[in-house]
Amino acid sequence: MEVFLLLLLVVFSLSFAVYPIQTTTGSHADVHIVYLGHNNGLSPSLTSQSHLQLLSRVFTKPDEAKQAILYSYSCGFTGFAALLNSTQASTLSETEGVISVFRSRILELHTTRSWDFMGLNLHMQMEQSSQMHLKFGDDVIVGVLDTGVWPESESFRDDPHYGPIPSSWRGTCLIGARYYLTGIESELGPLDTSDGAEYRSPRDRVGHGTHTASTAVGGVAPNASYFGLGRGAARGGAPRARLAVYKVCWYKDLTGRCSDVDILAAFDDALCDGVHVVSASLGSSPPLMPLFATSTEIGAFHAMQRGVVTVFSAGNDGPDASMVQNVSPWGLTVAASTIDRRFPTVITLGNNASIVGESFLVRDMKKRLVESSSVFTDGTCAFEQLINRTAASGKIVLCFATMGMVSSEGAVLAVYAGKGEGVIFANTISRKLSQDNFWPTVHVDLHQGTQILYYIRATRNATVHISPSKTVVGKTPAPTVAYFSSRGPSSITPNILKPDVTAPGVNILAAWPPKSSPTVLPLDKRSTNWAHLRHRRAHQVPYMYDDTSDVMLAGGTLKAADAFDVGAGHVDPLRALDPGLVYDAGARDHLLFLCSLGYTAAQIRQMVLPGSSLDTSCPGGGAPHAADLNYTAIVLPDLSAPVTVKRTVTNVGANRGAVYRAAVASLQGARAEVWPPELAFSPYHGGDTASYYIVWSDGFHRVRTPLVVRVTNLPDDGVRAAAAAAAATRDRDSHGATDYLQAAA
Ligand SMILES: *[C@@H]1O[C@H](CO)[C@@H](O)[C@H](O)[C@H]1NC(C)=O
Ligand SMILES: *[C@@H]1O[C@H](CO)[C@@H](O)[C@H](O)[C@H]1NC(C)=O
Ligand SMILES: *[C@@H]1O[C@H](CO)[C@@H](O)[C@H](O)[C@H]1NC(C)=O
Ligand SMILES: *[C@@H]1O[C@H](CO)[C@@H](O)[C@H](O)[C@H]1NC(C)=O
Ligand SMILES: *[C@@H]1O[C@H](CO)[C@@H](O)[C@H](O)[C@H]1NC(C)=O
Ligand SMILES: CC(=O)N[C@H]1CO[C@H](CO)[C@@H](O)[C@@H]1O
Repeated sequence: MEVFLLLLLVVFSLSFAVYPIQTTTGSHADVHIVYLGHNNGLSPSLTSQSHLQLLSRVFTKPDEAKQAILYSYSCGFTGFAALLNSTQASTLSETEGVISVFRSRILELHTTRSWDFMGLNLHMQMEQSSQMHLKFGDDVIVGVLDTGVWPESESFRDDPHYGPIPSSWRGTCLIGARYYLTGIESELGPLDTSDGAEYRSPRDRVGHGTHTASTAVGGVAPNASYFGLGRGAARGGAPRARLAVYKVCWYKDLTGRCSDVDILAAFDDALCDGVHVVSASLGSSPPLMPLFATSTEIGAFHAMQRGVVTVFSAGNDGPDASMVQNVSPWGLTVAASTIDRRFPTVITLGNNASIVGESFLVRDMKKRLVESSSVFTDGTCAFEQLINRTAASGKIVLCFATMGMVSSEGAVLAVYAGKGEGVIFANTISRKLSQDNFWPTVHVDLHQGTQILYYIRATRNATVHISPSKTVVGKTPAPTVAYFSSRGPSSITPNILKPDVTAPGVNILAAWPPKSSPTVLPLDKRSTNWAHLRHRRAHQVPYMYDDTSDVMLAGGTLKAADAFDVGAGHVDPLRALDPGLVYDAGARDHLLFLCSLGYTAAQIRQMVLPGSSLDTSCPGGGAPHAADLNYTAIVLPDLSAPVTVKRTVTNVGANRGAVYRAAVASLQGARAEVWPPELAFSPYHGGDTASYYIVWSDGFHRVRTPLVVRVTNLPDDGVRAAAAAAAATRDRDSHGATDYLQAAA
């Protein structure tokens, strides 16, 4: 019993888990990454030798250097991971040719109908595929950096209609699968592999990797359901894309944790294996480290140079501002939205009043109902407040998130520990989320919860009858941004709008390892081949671009979403096939951005592909402004005088002679003008790139560019933010932008 209780306490602290950045002190050796830039064309073995030579300079004996080195990154880029003390780290960082030396950190994992919801209807897709050149991703290799995969899942069955393995593939096998644990074991000690607690292989223990991989590229699995709920065909967005699995996150302390050095090793391999898309749903909460002191950003930077897209999740730290993670301009950061599928669950009180909550309940329950204060001292549904170990025996307990600020996970475990039968969990309507809590839990809003509370107080012997949940599709306003989705602006690169776009991230039905319970809690004895992932969601969308026509709601606030909630808007994979205009940015554009961050030409030269004819110089007379990167959004975080921001658009539409007109929504407290107001593309112009000032375009396609301005010279002394979003979409019926404005304080 004591062991069990300890375990519960660990779980409680998890809901607030933050992994602090440890600072290096004294003689103790910590895991560091020494980043050296682009691989200069040497063979991997020669590169590794050069790493050892460099490392030997800070050790007295060569053998010590050999022992200290953990990884030699030699393929996608160059650098190494090693155990270093603080003097060694600072000596190396001053050595010529070293771009950055940083302490490795432990990152957190960001934990079926969604593709149809986004317009990628399976049948429609089949019909239109030839005409739209959709090949379901047949020639695309998606590299997923996550917790591994459960390869026997129905989503990963071999499809006899697959073409041959893409010739660009240079990895081990398809499904390619590799695993990396040197870093995590060096930092957190040996993994527990007893009794299937973890597998020292690419096999997935946590479930997250299987879920994200099948969400992206899983084949069609008919009749999938989560204990009978949400029944339908489960499939990925690009069901024929190839999957390459890089297991970097491991089951540790009841969650998935990943080390910087392992992540960088996976990027190194993935780039050499020839993946086309990298998906990584992991990160670390602010404070964010510099871009070149972060494994994910270094990896994504080298991926960008090879034309490989890296798709990150924005994080789960919403809805407060500036908590977004993975903020470099060369990665695509995706916010999480809800979809139009709900699981209504009818609660009938003893007085016959009924209330519709949400749950994943598969059986009928009739029990006594009590309020939290009869089970917990002061009514806080937390383990420490339990009156005694049987206080909830045989009862369903009504808990309020607002009493003691508890999470539903915490409340469920506390009621479970008090021998209860289930929980009705009331939270503010914006934060209410139907999420699977291994124990019967019905989620209601504060209004409903209060009604239930009044019933309990007015009755001597309150009872409740909870009916099994139903699956309802298409009846709810969606998408809305999930309240937990991390919001912008970026805390280190404020001119780069993050998140970039939004995609479904709540209650997605996808494959699950049958050996792991859907909550991964040791108490949860259920087994399933399919699961709805809750908070820690990931997004990998091989075909995607931005689109939105309707105002989205910002979860957690009940306000219309602004650009810091959703970026350019909700993805529309079909429309992305014909965007009309694009903001193109090549390696040179990103190098100029690096100049603006203060990197020297010598450092930049070292970071780019050797032998490329790329101009690596920083322009004399002051670095370009970070706002001038040809990014799809414009953010001016401290506007105090008129500025001109330049963008270059490229016409990629079928009509080479298209004419686009600009429309810009006026900003509150600021004025914006677009020049020229009209762009005419000429087929005789030799190339179809036109370089002008800021352009919003309109016509057959609607190209929407978020514009966010923060004005800093207003008399009210505080900083008032005015945000406007104009639109990157195409909309055949619309003449003129239907853009909205929002002032956010
Ligand atoms: C770090 O290690 C080196 C080589 O072993 C040693 O010379 C140095 O004194 C150590 N520094 C600290 C702060 O312990
Ligand atoms: C789907 O699976 C359920 C059992 O999970 C079964 O009862 C049902 O007949 C199946 N439906 C189809 C169409 O195969
Ligand atoms: C609730 O409804 C049931 C059947 O519909 C009825 O038998 C019962 O008396 C009702 N109870 C109350 C408190 O109205
Ligand atoms: C535990 O608490 C419940 C609820 O307050 C009470 O009914 C029960 O008698 C208590 N049991 C013990 C052993 O104190
Ligand atoms: C209260 O309700 C429970 C369950 O419906 C029942 O077993 C019990 O006898 C009731 N107690 C009183 C005092 O009415
Ligand atoms: C690839 C591309 O079109 N890059 C352009 C981005 O925009 C800048 C101006 O802001 C141009 O100089 C680049 O050529």
